[in-house]
Amino acid sequence: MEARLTEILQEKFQTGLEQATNEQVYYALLTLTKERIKEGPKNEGKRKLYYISAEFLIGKLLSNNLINLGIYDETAEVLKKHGKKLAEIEEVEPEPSLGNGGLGRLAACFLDSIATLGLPGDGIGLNYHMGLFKQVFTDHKQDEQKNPWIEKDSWLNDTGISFEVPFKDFSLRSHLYDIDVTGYEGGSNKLHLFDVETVNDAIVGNGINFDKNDIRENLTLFLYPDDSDKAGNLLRIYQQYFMVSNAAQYIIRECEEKGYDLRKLHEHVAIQINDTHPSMVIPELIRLLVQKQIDFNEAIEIVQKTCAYTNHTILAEALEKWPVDYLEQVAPQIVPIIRDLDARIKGRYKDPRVHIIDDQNRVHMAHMDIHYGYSVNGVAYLHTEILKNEELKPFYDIYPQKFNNKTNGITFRRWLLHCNHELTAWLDEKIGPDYRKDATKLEKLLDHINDEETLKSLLVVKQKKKEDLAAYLKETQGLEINPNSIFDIQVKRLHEYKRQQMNALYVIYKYLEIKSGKKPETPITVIFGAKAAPAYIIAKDIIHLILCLQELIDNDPEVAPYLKVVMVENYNVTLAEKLIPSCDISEQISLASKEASGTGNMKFMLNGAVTMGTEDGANVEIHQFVGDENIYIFGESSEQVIEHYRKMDYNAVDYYINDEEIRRLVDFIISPELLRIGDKYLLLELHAELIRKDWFMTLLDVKDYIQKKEQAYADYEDRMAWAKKMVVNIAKAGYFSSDRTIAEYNRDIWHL
Ligand code: CR1
Repeated sequence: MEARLTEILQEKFQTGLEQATNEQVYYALLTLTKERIKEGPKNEGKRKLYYISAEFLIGKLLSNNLINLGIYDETAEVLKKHGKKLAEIEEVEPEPSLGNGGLGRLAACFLDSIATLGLPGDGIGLNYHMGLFKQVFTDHKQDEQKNPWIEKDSWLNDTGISFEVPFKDFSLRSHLYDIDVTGYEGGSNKLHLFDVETVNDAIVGNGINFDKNDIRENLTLFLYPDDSDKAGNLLRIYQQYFMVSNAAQYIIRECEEKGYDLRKLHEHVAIQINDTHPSMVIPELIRLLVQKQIDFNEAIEIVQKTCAYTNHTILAEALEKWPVDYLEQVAPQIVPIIRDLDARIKGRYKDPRVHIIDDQNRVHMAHMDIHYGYSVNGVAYLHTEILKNEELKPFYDIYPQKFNNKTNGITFRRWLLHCNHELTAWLDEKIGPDYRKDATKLEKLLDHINDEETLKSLLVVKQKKKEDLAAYLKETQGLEINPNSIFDIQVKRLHEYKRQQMNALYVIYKYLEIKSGKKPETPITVIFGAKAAPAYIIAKDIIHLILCLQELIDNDPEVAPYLKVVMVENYNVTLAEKLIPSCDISEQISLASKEASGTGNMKFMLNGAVTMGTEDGANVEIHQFVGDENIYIFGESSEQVIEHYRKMDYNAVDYYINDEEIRRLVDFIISPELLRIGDKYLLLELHAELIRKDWFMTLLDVKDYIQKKEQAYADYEDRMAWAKKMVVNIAKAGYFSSDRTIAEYNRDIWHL
């Protein structure tokens, strides 16, 4: 590779490896990697998967592609020989922000595993020019700014492929860009990102504001444009229809090129509908098949045998319901099809809960997916049980055979091999490299659990990663953290159900304890990272509280040596890759029943963190694997929580009034100390919300939580005992490889 790299540098920049800048080396490596992928094998087969998703949170690609192509070490070596550092060159690459959180990152892990297992399967989505948004903190508040990531030279390949997408008042020509997806020592697939040529980056003004009405100019600017008004809702529908119409046209085109009979589409194609955003692919595909002279009833049957749906949440806000007249305004051609699909259901079932169009004329996208797809899956054991027995029970009663569980997973290439070289080397030494291809082999570590040297060297690895993080945060964000403190980390989207506010109440508790003279043995660093949806007021108030606490503690010499709170700015995949390897305690504290799975929990476990968590999502399975000794479980169970919702008997205010300790913590939010730093209105608003509403029952679990954290911090002091917990967590993480998840999808749903 050295010869070719030198050649590219000459051609592109008329320079040699020694003299080249990091930027030049990056672009040369980009070219080289793309060439290698192009020459390499492609995954093929009789049936191909199309994974349609509004989000693909792929992260930076250079290192991962080098690892998957098997040339990472060689590259690092060559660069080193010439005085360059691969780690520094990685920094040049911009991170595309084509996703929001777990759902988008899962899609990216899946693409990696699909390619690795040699399965033919492509992703299909949109090429948002500005991504979600870039988070900036000003005055202890979140500000949103555009996050452009597309450069002249990038991973995007212009395919020249284009389709006409018909809307009510006009039509738009799409433009397809592809990103190659490499498998680990395997063939490659593609991520197809559709775009519009007329999109105009210049219409984005202050922050993330732009004219929502000019669809030709704004369609692919942002992921999740603000939908708090009608224009915003319509824009989302435009995006969704544009995505699925392109997808459907692309799929048909590929089948025709291969000479397949469209009447047998399902024998050649599986479509996975990732959450409800791509649901309109069902009527769109029916429409296009009918255009190809296939009978309407037959078209429905074909589509039904082709499409499968994954549900990622039981929160109502994410189960989309679009008003029929909005759909009429955007894509009237699919409305009669949806009406027909609904009429068939209404003819068969009286129960209005399973109808597609409700009595307020709204289309329940998930209902369409369930009736007109062949598989419905949840993303962790508990989540799927809740779908079957609660959320989607009326559907489960009709179609028990369609429901199945696929517990989420993560790609170990990114979340171990790439992000934690030290731990990877340690594992290679302890158990040999088999686990790289078969993650369950990590269990071999358990043979060494009583070996003192093993435990000590694992602690050394952890310490190194803590120092790395400290240096990185200092350099990139000017934050100073103590690498000899306990790293207690909660990074994920900001949402009340994930209960960052409960963690903040713990910080208040600890602050007051230290003030009263009770100092922790080892200093504690509580790290947060989270973006709040721009229109989610309470979520932004929680960020405000955390940033105010950060400042308060930083400036209090009595407390600062023992406790530190930091909220990292613009949490993204790149930061996750630095944070996760350094973590001691992984915060997975959602209200039981609300977190469908979580995937951060798996990444932390794999990197030797111990989980502090509720019995929710995949925590339930993590708990089963590691056993009571190696996880800190607290809080009410999902059954109890569901019962509270049913009886409507949870009143936060009772906890506040009756429990002096809770009142003391909650009232600190509006203490003179914090009001001096923060915005009085926002702090009062959050305080009132916690007492009057608290939809996600913070006060229900907060005391149990505090007790469990105290226990964990105390246990941390016995370093050898703690290292054993780390070993068990790493050893038992194998199940959570997305290779396992994808093998199950293929076995039960896709049959590729
Ligand atoms: C869930 O909240 C899950 C991911 C991936 C999220 C999280 O628990 O791990 O999906 N759902 O399955 C989501 O983002 C919009 O819904």
